[in-house]
Amino acid sequence: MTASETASLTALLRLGAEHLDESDPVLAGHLEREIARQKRVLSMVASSSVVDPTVLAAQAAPAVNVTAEGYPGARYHAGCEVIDEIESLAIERAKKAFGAAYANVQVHSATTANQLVMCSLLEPGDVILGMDLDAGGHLTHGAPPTLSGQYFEAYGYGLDPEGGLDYDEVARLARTHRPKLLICGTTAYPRQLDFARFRAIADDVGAWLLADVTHIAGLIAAGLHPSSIDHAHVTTTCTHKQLYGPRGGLILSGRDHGRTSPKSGRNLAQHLQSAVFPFFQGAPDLGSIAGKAVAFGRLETAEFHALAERIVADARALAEGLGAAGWKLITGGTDNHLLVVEVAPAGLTGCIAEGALERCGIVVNKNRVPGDRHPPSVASGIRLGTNTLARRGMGVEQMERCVELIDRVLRAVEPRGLRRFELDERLVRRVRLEVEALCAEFPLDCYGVTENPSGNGAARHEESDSARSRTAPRTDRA
Ligand code: DSN
Repeated sequence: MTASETASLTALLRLGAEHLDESDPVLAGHLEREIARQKRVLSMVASSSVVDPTVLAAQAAPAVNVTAEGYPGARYHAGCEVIDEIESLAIERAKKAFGAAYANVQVHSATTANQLVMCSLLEPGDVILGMDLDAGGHLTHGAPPTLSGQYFEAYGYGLDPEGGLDYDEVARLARTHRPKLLICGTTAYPRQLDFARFRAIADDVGAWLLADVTHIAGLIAAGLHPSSIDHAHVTTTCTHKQLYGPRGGLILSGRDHGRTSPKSGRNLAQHLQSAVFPFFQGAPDLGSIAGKAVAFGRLETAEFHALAERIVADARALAEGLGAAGWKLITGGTDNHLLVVEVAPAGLTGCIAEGALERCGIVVNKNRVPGDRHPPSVASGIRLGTNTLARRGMGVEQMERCVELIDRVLRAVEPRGLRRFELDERLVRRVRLEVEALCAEFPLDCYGVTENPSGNGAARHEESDSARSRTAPRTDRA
């Protein structure tokens, strides 16, 4: 490759950014303001993440110009020899990072992945069993307004009185309703999942087991949460939350990938391949696949492992701090990256807590809690996560500051109904200043790539990162 060829991606991206400024200043202005907003707020939405500039660059590369229906080596269009290598690289990296035997990197999102798994393994009207939305499940696991709830006969399992996953209820419901598909996967559940136990329940009733590990995929890749790969028949995840990749999906399978269906004579991997293309999707988004390749390549690095450890340590510190400050946590704490705080005992709704915190630069989301009497738009709790704070390099010490800030805002807010509130403007200004100071101390300079006002931020970030990884509390999970 010549020097001018290697420089062409950099030149194109620079040209694009500069010309966007000139040719569409309105949109460019919005995009700049969004970057500025992200830099100055504490993003604690549990599904939030930070995509670093190398993933952004790969995603924006002209690979996106290629139409490439089909799979590497078997396309419906010419001109795919380089594209085939990019997609194969992403597939191999995904398989290696997760210890999987099969990977599909074309799927556009985890929602699409879940839908196509259902449509490829089930008939309309078949029974599915997933976690209730209120208990911390996901819309695509059988919620009434979704395809999963309308095309299939969906039943939901919930939590025990302490807020833990009620495996006995899962087994009982499975025996009663005989699902064709059992789904384990969560969006607001702060404890580990027992995939082996789910598989035993699925086997007992002859069901497929789908693990949607979207929220915990990074912890699984880092070995900080047990893996679903060889327990579930199929594992799905998005690639933008804890894998820090582009918005997109990933389908994986382990020991069951070659299991043949007597009805079709085709194996599970073959079913999944044709479910992605041509059944559900057309041509893949090659820019996204290139971005996924970058993100998957990082998953086995010591840097990613240290980040995953920091995510868990930060969440635990946040939970302990908020608990000590008198806030009720669903399940009493956390094993992963998120926690759910019940705010109703303080006379608040989730909607008010979310609004008050956002006014002060702390971004969370309202979340229903078990037995919630409010609709999702009001809710009685909030969900907090540490993916983004850990990625900024914040550790346990900074979580103590976050606890203090959150507690101060939630103690001061005065509800006026279910959604409206009043908050002292002087307090808002003081907290915002403290939030901005914390954000400035831990900028969004992922992997030391972006600028730092002091000019030496990259070196400082890398140095403090490795120092933190030496001192970060280790979890005892493998
Ligand atoms: N599932 C939603 C969440 O957890 O926030 C969005 O991906």
